Order: sequence, then structure tokens, then C-alpha cells
Amino acid sequence: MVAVYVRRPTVLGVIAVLCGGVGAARFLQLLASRVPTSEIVAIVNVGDDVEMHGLTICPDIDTIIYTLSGLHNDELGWGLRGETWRTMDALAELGGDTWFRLGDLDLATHLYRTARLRRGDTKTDITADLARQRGLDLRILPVTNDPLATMIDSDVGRLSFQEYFVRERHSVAARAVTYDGHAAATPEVREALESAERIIIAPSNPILSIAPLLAVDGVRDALERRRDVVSAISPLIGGRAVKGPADHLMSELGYRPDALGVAQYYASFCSQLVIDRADENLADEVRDVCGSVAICGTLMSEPQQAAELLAAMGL
Ligand code: FO1
Repeated sequence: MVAVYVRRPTVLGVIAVLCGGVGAARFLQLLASRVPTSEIVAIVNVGDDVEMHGLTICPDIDTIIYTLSGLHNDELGWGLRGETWRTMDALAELGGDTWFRLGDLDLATHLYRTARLRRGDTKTDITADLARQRGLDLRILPVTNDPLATMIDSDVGRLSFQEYFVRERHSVAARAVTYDGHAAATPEVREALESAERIIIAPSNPILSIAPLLAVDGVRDALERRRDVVSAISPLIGGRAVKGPADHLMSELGYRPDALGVAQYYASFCSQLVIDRADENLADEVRDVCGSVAICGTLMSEPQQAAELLAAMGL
């Protein structure tokens, strides 16, 4: 549970947050309890997006919208609270594919999005409307409106992100991860990265959530130019991911699976890494690599640590 903090009286200027799914959604929720939502821009990964049963599904965007609007299904870690599964049950009876489960309520989002995409609307506009319809006023920007697909070369062949993550339960060893498509950052994303006072990389999976953003034309360049204002939160604590495969994936791909590995991965475009107190022993090396290190509790599910995290970032 995220505590509510006293909002800062002063205006900090826009904070752009590079986001994957759950970890980013929690961080945005925390940030939104501290700074006015009108000052937050979430730039969101779309490499997980998938086409199922003719519907376009954008899991990271939906996780963020559902979490910030209080509708997120905390038990599942995705989808909507109070979900039912009658459509999936009926589909299973027909012999349809149900390894990627779409809840009855969640389906409305995918039907709405897909219909509008077919009419020629962009993910940017559709996402803005979905957020508004859920009562949100912070800007949520898909990083690109072009196709972008995170692909995993694994021991069992080449897999799309959701095949790897959901169907194979990220239990197969990865040999390489690629980000397919010639995707360009939207004008809204470029503008946010140029003008933000601060750019924060959320505690998301570096390889599966942040790297697809970097693969989009215009993003890495902008971050490198603005390195001085870029900070990141390590999603690895004591060499372990809070959730998901970040730790073993980093080691399978030849990176150190710890906060120092994250620092090395981000060093060219990030000047401060926030690491957990459990990783204090790595602080000097992280500082050498990034330039600056902040140490605090980083578990956002713990109100005290959540408060420390904001303070450590000067928020
Ligand atoms: N995750 C699962 O583990 N199993 C599912 O069946 C599943 C369905 C699903 C449907 C819509 C959606 O927005 C997300 C869904 N997720 C599911 C979560 C998703 O695979 C991942 O959490 C993200 O892509 C990683 O950030």
C-alpha cells in the first residue's frame, strides 16, 4: 500500500518517467502522491504489445492506467480488480487459445482501443482518452505509434515477449533480446524528453522494459544529451528482482545481475542511480560508473521506504 505524502508546495517543473509495467506504475503512484500530476509525463514501453484474437493489447499502458485509477488487480499483478473470466471459459470450450487470458472487463479496453486503431486513431490519442475516461490527468504517452516488438531468442526458439513471459513463464533461458521495428519516438515524447526538468527511469526491467524504449529512434540520443538530469532506480535488490525475470535474464545475457550491472547498463545516459540499502557494498562502484549514487530503502510496498525513496531523489 502506498502512503499519501504532503504535496510539495513548489512547482518542480515536468518530470518525465520512463516506464515499463508494474514497478513503473507503483512508482508513478508514489510520485503522484508527492507532486502535482500535471507535472508528470509517463513515457511507456510498447514492446510488450500483442495482437490476440484480432485485438491490440498494450499491457504496460493498461497496467499504468488501471493502477493510477485504483482499478488494478493486485492479486494477479495485471488486469482489473473484480475481473471475471466467462469469455475465456467459453473460448476454451470452443478450443480457442487461452494461454493469454483476457478478462471480461479488461476486454472492453482492448475492444475500444482496437476499434479506434482501425479507424486510424493513434495509440497516443487513444491512450490519452483512456486515461481521461478513468479520471487521470497525468500524461501517459506510448513511446511510439510505430510497431515495436520485443523478441526473445531462447532455448526453445524465437519468442514474442508474451510467449516468453506468459506462455513460457519466463522459465526458458534467453540467448538474445531484440527490439524489432523501425520505431520513432512521437513528437510528444521528444518534446517531453527535451523540456523535462528531470527524467527518471522507473524501477522496471532494464532489458525487457527500458531497453525497448531506448531502441526507439530519438530516445537514447535525448537521454544522452540530457544525462545530467537523468536518474534511475535499480529494480534489483540484493541481486534479485522484486518481481519478474530481470535478475536471471541479465545474467543469461552477460550482465551482472545486480545494482552495479544496472549502473553499467544505464551509465551512458544516467548520472544518478538509486540503490537499495541491501546493496550499499556496491555504492562506490556505482558512483564510479554513473557519477552519483543514492542509497535508501527502495521497496515501494513499504510506506517508510517509499518516503525515503522520494527524499533520496530530492522529491
Ligand atoms: N500476465 C500473465 O501472467 N498471464 C496472462 O494471462 C496475462 C494476460 C494479460 C492480459 C492483458 C494485459 O494487459 C496483461 C496481461 N498479463 C498477463 C500481464 C503481462 O503479460 C505482463 O505483466 C506485462 O506485459 C509485463 O509488463
